[in-house]
Amino acid sequence: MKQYNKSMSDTNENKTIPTDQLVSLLLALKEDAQHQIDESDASYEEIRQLFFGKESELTHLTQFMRFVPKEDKQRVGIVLNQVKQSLEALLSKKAKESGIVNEDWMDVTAPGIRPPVGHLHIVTQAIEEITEIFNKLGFTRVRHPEVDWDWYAFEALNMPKNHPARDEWETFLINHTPGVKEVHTPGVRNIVLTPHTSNGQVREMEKGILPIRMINIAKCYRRQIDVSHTPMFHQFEGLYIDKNVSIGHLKGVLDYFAKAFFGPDRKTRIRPFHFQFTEPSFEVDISCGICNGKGCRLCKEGWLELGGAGMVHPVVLANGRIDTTFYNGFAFGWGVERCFMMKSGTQLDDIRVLYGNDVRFLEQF
Ligand code: FA5
Repeated sequence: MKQYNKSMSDTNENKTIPTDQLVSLLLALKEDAQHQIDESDASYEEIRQLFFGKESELTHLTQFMRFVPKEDKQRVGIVLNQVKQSLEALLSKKAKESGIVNEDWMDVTAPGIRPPVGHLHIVTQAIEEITEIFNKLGFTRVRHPEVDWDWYAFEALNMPKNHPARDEWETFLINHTPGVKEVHTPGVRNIVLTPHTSNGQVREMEKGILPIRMINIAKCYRRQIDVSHTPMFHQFEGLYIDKNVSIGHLKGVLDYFAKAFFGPDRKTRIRPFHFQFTEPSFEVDISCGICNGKGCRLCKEGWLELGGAGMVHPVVLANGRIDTTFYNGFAFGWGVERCFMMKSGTQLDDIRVLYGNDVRFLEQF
């Protein structure tokens, strides 16, 4: 560096410098730069100052550009640019080596990479649609626990302990922490992952606000898995408690929902059935949208079961402290996933794909 400073101060006094000398000084600067980096253990910042700082050789030499005769300006300008580029390249190499910059380059004008935009899961979309349809009928969505005392999941629903009907629910039981306050029945201390949304019935009645028009949508859990069962699924439970409620009202609500959700072409049927918590009870089926009622791998006989329904059993009303002299009602509980699968245009023949997390499938909806 010294030799340049010396020559610089000599030339500065005269305020002029022969063109060839300026060019050789610039070239010498370029030649010597790598050597300077290799020889010193200067930091990136020190090198940057050395190359481009106010007191750098390059800055001083650049000042002589204005004294270069007009006819030599272009030639010297080209050399000056080459020197600058060479120093910049050395400096960015030093930056990389020092870990200051680890990208090769960044083109700020290059188009960005759009992050993939997700959407609500199809089951969530179905839940929103179901909620909207029932809202139009005056049913309000409510929430009740998805991990609950078996009092609400079974006993309060007229399904006493050891009743064989409880086996059908294939329930996951949870050991409750000693000391947690028992509810309602002394000795009844099991906690369950709710196997159906019917646990919301008595919980809703206990609020003491009449009439009731609830739609309880929640996760349910059962020890089942095959083409039409998953261990975790969703149900929506309707409950209507008022004066003089009839099966006609129930049928009207079910038909309205079936038309709004599945479309006018799908057929529904109601079969007599048995549930401990409704009397009379029904099973509600809809014609299979995959085989159009002919029978296939999913439905077997052309119909797919959506869920149960019936008039609320007086024992359940009493457990919810409803005065049965004046009030009665109906309830129904259907599977959200099954409803989605049976929806017009959806050709799903295995319920498990809904929870397979395969984006190629999910992004189609
Ligand atoms: C019940 O769970 C009753 N609580 C329904 C009810 C409510 C009846 C109110 C009367 C009054 P069921 O076990 O049939 O009923 O289940 C209802 C629906 O949940 C089924 O028809 C099906 O659509 C869905 N479902 C049940 N188990 C599964 C499962 N493992 N995977 C996916 N969907 C299921």
